[in-house]
Amino acid sequence: MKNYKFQLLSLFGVLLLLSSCGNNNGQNKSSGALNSSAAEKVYVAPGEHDEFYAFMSGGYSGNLTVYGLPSGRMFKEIPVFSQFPTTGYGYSEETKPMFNTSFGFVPADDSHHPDISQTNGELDGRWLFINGNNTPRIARIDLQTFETAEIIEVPNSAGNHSSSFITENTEYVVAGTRFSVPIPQRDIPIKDYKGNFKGALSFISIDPEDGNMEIKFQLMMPGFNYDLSHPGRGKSHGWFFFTTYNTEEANSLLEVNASQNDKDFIAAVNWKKIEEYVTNGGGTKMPSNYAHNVYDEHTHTATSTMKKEVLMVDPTKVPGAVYFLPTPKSPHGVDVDPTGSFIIGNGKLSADLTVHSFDKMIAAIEAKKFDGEAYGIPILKFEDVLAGTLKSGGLGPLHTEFDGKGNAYTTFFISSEVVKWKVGTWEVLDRKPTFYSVGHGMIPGGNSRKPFGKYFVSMNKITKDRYLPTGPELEHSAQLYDISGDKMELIYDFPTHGEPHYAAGIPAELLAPKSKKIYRLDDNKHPDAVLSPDGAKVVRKGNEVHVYMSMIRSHFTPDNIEGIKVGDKVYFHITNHEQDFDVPHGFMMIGQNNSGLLIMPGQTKTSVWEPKQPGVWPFYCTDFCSALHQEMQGYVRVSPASSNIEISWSLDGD
Ligand code: K7E
Ligand code: CUA
Repeated sequence: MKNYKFQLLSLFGVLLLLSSCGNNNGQNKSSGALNSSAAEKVYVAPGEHDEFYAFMSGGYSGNLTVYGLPSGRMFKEIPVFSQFPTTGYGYSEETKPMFNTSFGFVPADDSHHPDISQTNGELDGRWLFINGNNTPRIARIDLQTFETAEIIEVPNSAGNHSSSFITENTEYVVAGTRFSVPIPQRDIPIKDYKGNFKGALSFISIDPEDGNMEIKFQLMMPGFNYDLSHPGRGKSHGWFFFTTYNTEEANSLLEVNASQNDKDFIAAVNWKKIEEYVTNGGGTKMPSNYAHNVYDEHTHTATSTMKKEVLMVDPTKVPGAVYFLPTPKSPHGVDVDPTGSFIIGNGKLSADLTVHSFDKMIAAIEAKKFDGEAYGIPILKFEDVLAGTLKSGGLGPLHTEFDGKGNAYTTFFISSEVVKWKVGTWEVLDRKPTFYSVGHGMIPGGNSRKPFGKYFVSMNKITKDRYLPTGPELEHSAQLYDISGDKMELIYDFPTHGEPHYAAGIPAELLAPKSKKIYRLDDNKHPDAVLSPDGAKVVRKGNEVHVYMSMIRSHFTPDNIEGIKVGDKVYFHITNHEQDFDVPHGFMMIGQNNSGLLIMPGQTKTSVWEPKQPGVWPFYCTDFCSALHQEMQGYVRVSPASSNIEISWSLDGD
């Protein structure tokens, strides 16, 4: 109680005590969140800005959310792999091509691992990459517009999970398959899995100027499950590490049958060697269908191109390119420390963490000290590559992050805690509970040579009693720890959207100054844009009617349209003529079998409407844009299919 009396001296202490007594189960007391300083640490005063951006994957939402740290305030949901009626993404004619795949239009996905582009191993804040896990794809988000700029499908893959991590100069974004499959896909008995199913690891090159992605090569690996990956950095730049499980190659009841081997592997891939091999003509061109979808910021329109082949590389044809590092016990995350010296295997069925040494790995390779091979790929000896073991860290290690001060932070799902330990001595320095059952953790810049080790965000799988109940379905819970001192301090809880698996954080000062405010109207190259209200018109082309419309506070041009008939397909091509920051207009049409649109200043979007009944039907602006927002409306007269009323349009009678 002495401690609490002391806190009463400060106003924050009083407030916290008052707000905490009623609903707290006592866990916070031991974790220090009742300290008056905790409130100060997360408090961002009205009008003030956060210190960091945190981009949280959406998991089964398929999207990405943007938060501020330390406040835990959500700023935006960026639609990526899932249709998003809030803005019309995936519903507008311009963005439908973003959803094209070799399976046709795929409206949703499961996004897991965002990663921010780097230069010399440090975050450069140009782009963010994120994987679609279910229908294998990688997306690139432009961090000036905070919009999805590109999506590339990854063929010969299934469960694109060990993805989308980037190399330290953003040379490649890498994707590995979680589920091995027949390559090429074909109709074979599932029991023939062993030896016949393969796992493709994809190296997708990134254009240094515009960020455009292209599949440079795929590596045809044995039929294991490639779970996670991380790039080497510094001395290990040029290598990429992938965890595997199910090296048993079981195809049923994996919870038992894929846990037979005491050790699975971390695959170490020397991608520079393979790059050299393919540059010199190595690899085989293999027919593969996949979509490459690119959004053009100037035409405000996406195009989709179907690609027909990939370059497939057989790892056994490139000596020195791939090795297996035995790693206990069905490892999930593989994480590389900021110096690039240590490769951490998070064996999820283990109490210990295995740390491999990059230097020892190179020495063992040079000494050709192998312990057999798997499908022609040399296996190194566990003892020869082992740097150390973190003993009794906790139960069920999943992922490890780094603070740039020589410490690592590992999440333990089963024992529900985050454990801080020293890289090099492998001693546990601190442990704090998570509420509850943490998956990934995130330190801004944690996957780079230069982490910003001030905060650790734990992304928890189970929420239970952390917030007011909202029926059976609860948002997942994130927790913020101050890691600037010797001991971690839990300072805040905040709900997240979907299921964040990983997240990527970056100092706000690296992004905020570059954030785009408007799209310039004089740079609008949309073929159906109306650049001046005088250009507004309505044109019939057979059964199609194209409405070229502009919007500005607080009217549409035109706002009265006649001559539309039942059976027509009406395209509203709408251009927002505002050139001020933060003045979007919206558009919705009664009975439209489609989402509405949210159109930003200078932007053009198109929505399709197929009127079914004669009448006079209103449309209106859905975003409260001015004091006369309610007046921002219009009518479309729809006549029977047999009518011969000519197309006409007007604004205020003109
Ligand atoms: Cu561990 Cu998809 Cu990285 Cu979930 S993954 S936690
Ligand atoms: Cu435009 Cu409301």
